[in-house]
Amino acid sequence: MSSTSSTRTLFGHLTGIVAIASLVSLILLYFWTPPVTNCPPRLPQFKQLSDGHHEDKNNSIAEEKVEKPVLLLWVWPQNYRFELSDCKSIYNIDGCHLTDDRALYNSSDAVLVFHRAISQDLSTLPPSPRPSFQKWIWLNVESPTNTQKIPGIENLFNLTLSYREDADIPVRLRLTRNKTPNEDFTIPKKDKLVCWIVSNNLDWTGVGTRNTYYNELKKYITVHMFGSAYAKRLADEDYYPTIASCKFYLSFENSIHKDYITEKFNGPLSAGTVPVVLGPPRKNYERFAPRDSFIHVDDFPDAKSLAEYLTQLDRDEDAYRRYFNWRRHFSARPHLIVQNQEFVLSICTACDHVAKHKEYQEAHDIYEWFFN
Ligand SMILES: *[C@@H]1O[C@H](CO)[C@@H](O)[C@H](O)[C@H]1NC(C)=O
Ligand SMILES: *[C@@H]1O[C@H](CO)[C@@H](O)[C@H](O)[C@H]1NC(C)=O
Ligand SMILES: CC(=O)N[C@H]1CO[C@H](CO)[C@@H](O)[C@@H]1O
Repeated sequence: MSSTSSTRTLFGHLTGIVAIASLVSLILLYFWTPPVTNCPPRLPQFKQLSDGHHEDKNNSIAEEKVEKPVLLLWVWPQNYRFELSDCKSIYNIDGCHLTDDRALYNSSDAVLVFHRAISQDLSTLPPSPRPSFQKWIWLNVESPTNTQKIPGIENLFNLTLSYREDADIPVRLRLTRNKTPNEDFTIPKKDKLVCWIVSNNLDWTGVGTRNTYYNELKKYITVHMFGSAYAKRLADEDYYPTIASCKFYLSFENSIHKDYITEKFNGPLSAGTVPVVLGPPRKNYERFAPRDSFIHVDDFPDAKSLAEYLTQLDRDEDAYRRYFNWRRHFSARPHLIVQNQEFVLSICTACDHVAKHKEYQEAHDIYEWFFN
């Protein structure tokens, strides 16, 4: 009860103060009128209320943040399907809820769109308008030489996914530095000198370079050919053992572009073979692998000198062995899935990115970026 009486006393005092204040105000008002009254005095109080209202929702907001973002795979690249849980089992990537269920479109935080599956009339794109929070990811692991320019998609995407290091989501298998020097590596048994697996030899413009070089090289050295383009298709399980059985492997890219260094390079590195590379300049390769882990065709004036060098290394065991010294300090991780491995890695890398980056983003003029 004492609180009531003290309230009453306070109320009495307040009434007095308010009465005096009103009188003073009236007197002041008599002499002065404010020019504009554009600031209703109650607004700050109202704003505070609405802040408090937000705080009421704190729990549900916190829960949403803990929930994994949904990444919708709009189409399976080249119709190649794999277990979406592979991202966790192979790459230990588990930050998003990966799905191919289009019914989840409206609640998807990001949508992966495979460039090659976009039709000329754009009818195969996800529907517009998209939810305001949703990001579209342009998935293209091909080089510009093998990328068709489809008009009208330049400014549709929020993120680019590519082999290029300056993409929003760069995709590549990388060597990992060993925590302690590794002395265990043994070079696999070799019964062939130079090998090449060519699975795709479509008459794309860029393929010319590597074929011209190969045609010259084979005049001076025997190259064992595998793959559907030349002989019969190599089974997945034979891929690494075949590469491992050769001293050198021709890591010839189908076209030459900055950063376009594919599994044709990583494959032999992880198999325990010395890659002989044809692609962007040596400096570009050295961004991704030690300089003494590979041989670049540009290191030689012509194919004949390269052939002579490889023949010489075939006879000089110590010199050949030096191409594996880097393994003390780095490990090359093999792909666990051979066919369409770049799609698995791409999709999983996108999942990892979406989980870690929530910021607003627009990708403008992707062609201006990609084709230049
Ligand atoms: C998504 O929302 C739009 C607009 O509200 C609706 O027309 C469409 O049917 C929804 N799509 C799905 C897959 O639920
Ligand atoms: C995604 O990009 C589109 C097209 O530029 C843009 O309209 C949209 O606001 C962006 N959304 C997000 C969440 O970044
Ligand atoms: C509405 C609601 O869930 N409010 C919560 C805000 O956070 C505090 C402290 O964690 C909780 O006690 C409230 O229940």
